Amino acid sequence: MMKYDWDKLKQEMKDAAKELGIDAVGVASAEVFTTLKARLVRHRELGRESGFEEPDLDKRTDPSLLFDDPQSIIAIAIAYPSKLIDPPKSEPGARRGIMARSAWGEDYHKVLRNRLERLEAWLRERVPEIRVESMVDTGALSDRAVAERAGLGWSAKNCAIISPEFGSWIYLGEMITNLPIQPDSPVTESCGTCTKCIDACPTGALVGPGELDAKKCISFLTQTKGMVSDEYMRKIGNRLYGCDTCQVVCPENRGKNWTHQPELQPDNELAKPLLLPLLTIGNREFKDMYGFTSSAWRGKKPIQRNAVIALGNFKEKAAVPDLIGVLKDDPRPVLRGTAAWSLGRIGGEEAAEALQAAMRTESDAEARDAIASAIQMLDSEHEQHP
Ligand code: B12
Ligand code: SF4
Ligand code: SF4
Repeated sequence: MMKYDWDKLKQEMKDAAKELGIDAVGVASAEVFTTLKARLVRHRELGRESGFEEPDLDKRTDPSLLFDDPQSIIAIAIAYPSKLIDPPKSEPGARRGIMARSAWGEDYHKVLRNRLERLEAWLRERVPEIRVESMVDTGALSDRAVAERAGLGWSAKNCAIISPEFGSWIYLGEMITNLPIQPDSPVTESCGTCTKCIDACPTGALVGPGELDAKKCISFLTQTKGMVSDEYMRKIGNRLYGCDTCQVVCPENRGKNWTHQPELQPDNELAKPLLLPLLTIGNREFKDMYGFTSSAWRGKKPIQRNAVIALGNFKEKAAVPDLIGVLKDDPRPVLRGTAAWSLGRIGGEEAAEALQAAMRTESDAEARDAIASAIQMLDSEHEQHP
């Protein structure tokens, strides 16, 4: 493929990016990610994986195991909004939860795949012999390690790739190619002495600069399907999916809100939904409302469980009848157990009676444990002080 001027093609690709709906594009070599491999091995040994990563660490770090004779990796970034316009208020009687910004608008997997397809078509017009393997999030490669190598941003203390232009409000994707394009250089900016994200993380999940214990991360916890411990339920707050704290506090994100990608514009009622209707939402309704967003990939159960947790954290008295409904009638033990916790947190006579009654009828061991703890919580947290 020597007949091509690769430097010229690269420059033209960068010039064309905006037109293709791509906010940043860079090129990385397709060499093995040696230091990442060592890092991933250590990460696993320390038990800090989320379990959502590709398990084969060779595939994660050696592009030649994913693609025949790779010559380069083209990395892209798409910037997304970080602010809602006139968000609805969360108030007593109408409490609301919050979805992470990365789950606002249309599912980013779909949007980035669309942009990668456009870029591939653009490249194919110029280089008909092109071969590519594109991926976003669910591919084997570490999207962040590729983006860092391609010069899209630095690997920050909150783990995010921060683009000097867009901050960390970016989604990442890439394509491995057979095009021998010269790689870009990594950016020179860094976090410096700042540690705001580490200090602000509610659970101490950022165990060091750029080091996450995923099992403690609220983003991970909101995506699990089982019972969450009392300590972490309290820290989940009103988050329904994901967590943005370590990005919201980041000075590099100050004032950054990217509203130019049409598919990524948030719908306030989906981004900050009322909690009560979520408790009884049906499968079809959930799919119709959230199916096109990236929050739906684990189904409705984690989001419903988190809605129950949020009502408990708000100590929302008006939710007691509905929570009793979940405690008594929900077919899923995790939902019943979580409703028990929430009722214990809210307290009051009605909640106490319902918990006592449920204790007599509950047959699931884990849910029974949760009910027993909730009754204890009632006794210790809501003692009458004369
Ligand atoms: C598993 C996963 C998670 C897990 C674990 C996250 C984590 N930090 O490991 C959970 C569920 C917690 C999660 C949460 C989130 N995620 Co996520 N997640 C992934 C996924 C699928 C794999 C990440 C992974 O392999 N982690 C393992 C770590 C060890 O490796 P890494 O972060 O990929 O690589 C870096 C480190 O290895 C580091 N490193 C390398 N060598 C060394 C050596 C030392 C000593 C140190 C300290 C570090 C270090 O540098 C690499 C490059 O930055 C990627 C998609 C993908 N295929 O890559 C998305 C991805 C990382 N997630 C993303 C997003 C948006 C999020 C959330 C912001 C969502 C939310 N709002 O809740 C949070 C942020 C949490 C956080 N602080 O990281 C984006 C990040 C975009 C960006 N700007 O960086 C990605 C890239 C998806 C995408 N395609 O856009 N995620
Ligand atoms: S996403 Fe939330 S819990 Fe996870 S590291 Fe960031 S601040 Fe901590
Ligand atoms: S808050 Fe500070 S340390 Fe954390 S990612 Fe942002 S600049 Fe880096």
